[in-house]
Amino acid sequence: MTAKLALLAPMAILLALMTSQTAVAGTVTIDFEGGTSWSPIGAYYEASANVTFSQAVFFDLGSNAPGMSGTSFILHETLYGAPTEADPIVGIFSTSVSSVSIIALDVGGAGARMDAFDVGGNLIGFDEAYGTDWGVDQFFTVDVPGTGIRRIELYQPGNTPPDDTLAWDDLTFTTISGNDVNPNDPVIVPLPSAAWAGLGLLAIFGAARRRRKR
Ligand SMILES: [Ca+2]
Ligand SMILES: [Ca+2]
Repeated sequence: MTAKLALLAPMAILLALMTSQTAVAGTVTIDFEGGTSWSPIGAYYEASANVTFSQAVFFDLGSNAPGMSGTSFILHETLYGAPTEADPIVGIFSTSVSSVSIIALDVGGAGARMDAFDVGGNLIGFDEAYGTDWGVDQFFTVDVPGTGIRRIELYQPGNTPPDDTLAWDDLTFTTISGNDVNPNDPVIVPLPSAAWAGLGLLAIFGAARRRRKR
């Protein structure tokens, strides 16, 4: 391969990467690891995943339990394991997403529910699951497959504290740009693919620089 062709190939990859960042939807999963127990999540994931939370705190169990990733999950800031429909854990996306799911842990007879709303506050869909008794080791994925989701609310529909409480882990959603309600919304670049693209670009520039020095 000539020196010119060797440079052209990385340029083509570079262009493909830049195009893919704006054209391709991406799936993001937040595992809630690495936060400090009882500290509010708030804007912790705003820059990386364009989602902010209210009434949610991190909790590090110190070990893994059935259904969860790692050792940490989230709880309601004041109602802990028993958020209500009137006072739920809230997640707000700064641009529309689709196919939102989260794993509900330790779900007993009081259940777990996620409501999903559009930018106008209209209910797009909901999902709920029920275990038995106190729900020890019982976990479920609640999932709303719709598009145009801007807010989710998480709560225990048959609220029965202190007998049955639950926790939440691994929020997953798909970022979209083509069908957003507000055309001025920023385009989301999901963190994993952005990080990967960044590494790819560094490698390409490094290779190009090495070739030029020869
Ligand atoms: Ca986790
Ligand atoms: Ca429970």
